[in-house]
Amino acid sequence: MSQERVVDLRSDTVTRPTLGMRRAMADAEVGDDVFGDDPTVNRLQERVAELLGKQAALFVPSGTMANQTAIRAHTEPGDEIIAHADSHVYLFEGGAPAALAGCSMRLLPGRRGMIEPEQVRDAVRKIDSHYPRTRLVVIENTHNRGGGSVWPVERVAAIRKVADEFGLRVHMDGARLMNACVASGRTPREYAAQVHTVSMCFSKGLGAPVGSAVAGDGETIARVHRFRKMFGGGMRQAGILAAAALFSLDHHVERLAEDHTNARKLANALAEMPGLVTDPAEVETNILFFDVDASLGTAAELCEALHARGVWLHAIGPRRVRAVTHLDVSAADIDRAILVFRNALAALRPR
Ligand code: TLP
Repeated sequence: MSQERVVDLRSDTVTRPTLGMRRAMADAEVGDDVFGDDPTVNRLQERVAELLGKQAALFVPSGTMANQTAIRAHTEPGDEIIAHADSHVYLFEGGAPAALAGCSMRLLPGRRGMIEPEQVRDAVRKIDSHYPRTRLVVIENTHNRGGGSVWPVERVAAIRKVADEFGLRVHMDGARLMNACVASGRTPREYAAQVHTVSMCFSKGLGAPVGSAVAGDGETIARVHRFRKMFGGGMRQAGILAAAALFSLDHHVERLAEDHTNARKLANALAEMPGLVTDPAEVETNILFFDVDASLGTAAELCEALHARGVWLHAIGPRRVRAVTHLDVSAADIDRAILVFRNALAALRPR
């Protein structure tokens, strides 16, 4: 392998379609999906509905659109949404729940992106004209800012139970649901059965270039369909993209285990490096965080030193760095990244 090869650990969104996937895209039968005429999109939607054990599923351009059309479908302006304070729908989707659904958010703390059923119960507003109407709980699985943490199915079920008591809806941001399933051994259906709607992304660990899906009951997905159009996400000959998503379901699910092994391997090596702090035991899937000791400089300075040596990562705080493994990072790439870390640290360390 060439030494020039970049090891891009910034996100699992950076994967490029494989040759096999590109061939499947080239061969895809297409039609106008806004008219419901694209056979490949229809096939994907049926496949996802079946995979998740839901009545219907809809193909959408992005994870953000999947979440936000679902949020809009479940709510009315003035409603309140309960979610973890570090949730993607709140932190990284441009304020969309406020802008597109007109909802406020009740944000809860919790370790590794997890919230407890009792916290949800305490956060539900009384029915009173002074208060917003609590309407929706959003659960993120795996939890990105929680370090790729996996929700136990039982805890999702316990949250659903509280939601049912108060007539709330539950949406799962399952951008990395397949990582959660591969790591936990639970099926996508087991998770999906606990929530009203669930999203999943094909363009993260699954390696497709574009696309996500939302699944749920027929009535809710009909609303999601309406909001997809309203938000500008109706696509025409999208079968080319759906073919990539179908290919990813056929070929790239089980292999997520390799990404998880690679993430753990990297964390084990980093934990041994003076000045870096990480707990390999907390690496459950393909995301890991580590903290950089002040003696080495800032997280951004370390990332710059690594970048110059061909290993790309994101500083997500003054001291904190995120690394994400994926389809385009091999076990050999991880070995190379570990060497590069050693070199970069040696260069940064005060003599
Ligand atoms: N996450 C991206 C960035 O936005 C942070 C990443 O690099 O991890 N839900 C979750 C849990 C996500 O992590 C993401 C993307 C999304 C939704 C949004 O997906 P896209 O980027 O397709 O809109």
